[in-house]
Amino acid sequence: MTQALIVVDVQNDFCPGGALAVPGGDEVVGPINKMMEGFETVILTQDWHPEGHSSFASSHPDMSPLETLEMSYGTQVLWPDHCVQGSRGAAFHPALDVSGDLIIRKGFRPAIDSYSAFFENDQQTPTGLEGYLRSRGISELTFVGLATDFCVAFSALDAARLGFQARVELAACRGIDLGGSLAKSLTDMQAAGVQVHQG
Ligand code: VGL
Ligand code: ZN
Repeated sequence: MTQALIVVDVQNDFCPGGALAVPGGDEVVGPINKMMEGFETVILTQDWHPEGHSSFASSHPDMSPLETLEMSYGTQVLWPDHCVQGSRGAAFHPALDVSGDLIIRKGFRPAIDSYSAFFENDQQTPTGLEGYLRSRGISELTFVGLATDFCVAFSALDAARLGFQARVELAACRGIDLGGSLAKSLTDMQAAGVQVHQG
């Protein structure tokens, strides 16, 4: 067994009606539940921010959602408050099968965001997922979920950088598309050797 399905951030706040709704975000739930049947190992990620997180526009005077701010670790998009620990918005979509092996939470450090399932946005602080996968002998990863151009893409790019075989199944992903970020993420993933599979 060397494969895993990694289900990225299929949470209420990224679905229609949520605080940071991704268009069609809830449409991935059915396809993902079905794909899980084909994998012995399923890992879910959960965006999990404390109140007042530094990625929230509301934490910075005079800043609005979707503006960017220079942080010590690079440029950060500021988001509406979302996926606050323990809130309904942070919960998984109610129809998502959450019987997977591991739930990895990310974005819980107040001063730094974490799009990727592997590293926080400084691209250095590890989440521990790499060690988990390596110690279980898993080397081939399929990524699905939300959002294609942020947490899915950052996760798949880090996976490729770490030497995992990485694949993204677009039929089970939806994007935010902020200033062309969706097209850019697909180009970046392809250039990095991620297999981007068009549904
Ligand atoms: C995400 C923006 C902020 C994502 C998480 O899951 O793609 N995007 N936090
Ligand atoms: Zn977030």
